[in-house]
Amino acid sequence: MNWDRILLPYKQAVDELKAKFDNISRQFNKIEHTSPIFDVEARVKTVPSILAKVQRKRITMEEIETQIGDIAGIRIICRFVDDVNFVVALIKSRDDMQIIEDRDYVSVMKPSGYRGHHLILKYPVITAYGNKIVLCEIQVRTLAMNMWAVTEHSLRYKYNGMIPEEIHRRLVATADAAYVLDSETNVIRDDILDAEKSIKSREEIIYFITSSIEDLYQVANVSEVEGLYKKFVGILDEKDDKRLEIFYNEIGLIAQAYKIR
Ligand code: 0O2
Repeated sequence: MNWDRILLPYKQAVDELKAKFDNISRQFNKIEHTSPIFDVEARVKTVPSILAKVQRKRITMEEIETQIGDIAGIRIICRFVDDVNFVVALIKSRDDMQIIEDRDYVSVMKPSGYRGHHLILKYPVITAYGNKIVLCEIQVRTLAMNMWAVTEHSLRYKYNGMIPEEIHRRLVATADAAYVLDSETNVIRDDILDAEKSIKSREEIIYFITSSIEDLYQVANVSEVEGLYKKFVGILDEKDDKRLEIFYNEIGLIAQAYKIR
């Protein structure tokens, strides 16, 4: 079998989908200063893993395309459970991918302790060899869900699928802990995001002032700029955000006058 040729449309699908979700994340970060998408991972299932699934599902090689939904796999990691729901709704609202299966293991955890929202979709690609519609699985998880799944996956691999009882018991306990972490952080999500936005804008203000002062040294009177610099250091020492904002406006006007901003 020519696996390179078979897997080619799946590789294209994951590359395109990753680029699309990365762009969405960038756009939210640019406009909202935060994004429901924390990270995007993409992978094409390995040939041994596809063959193992063929055996497990007792399907023929001809049925691979229609019976295995996760040869192309995208994993979207979010920080909060509300973000998972937002991202799932966003995917459902798109018309460039058609959802054919919706498995919500966030609302109903799997017996293993696994949580995550899975969507199987039909995704059209135009390859060098023509048009093709491939199945693709998108897993949407929180950071906590992901950490649990990655850990459990490694242990499952280490113990060849038969995790000892004591470790299994601990894994269930960590799944419960991850659930509590997700529930608690989701409740204070807005507070966390507000705090982060103000930290970010403070950093942006400081960056603007320092780079403006640096540029002013080239065009303005040196002792005047040194005076501004001393004032800035004083404001930072006092940790007075109100004065920092006033100084930011002052520097903005000076920078405009010298046409450096
Ligand atoms: P990998 O290496 O992550 O790709 P299906 O045969 O597709 O109808 P399946 O495959 O059991 O049924 O589908 P399901 O339950 O939706 O889960 C598919 C994927 O979800 C798995 O892919 C895992 O990535 C993840 N997953 C599901 N349950 C568990 C679990 O208990 N622990 C961990 N760590 N991950 C889980 P693969 O192909 O198993 O592996």
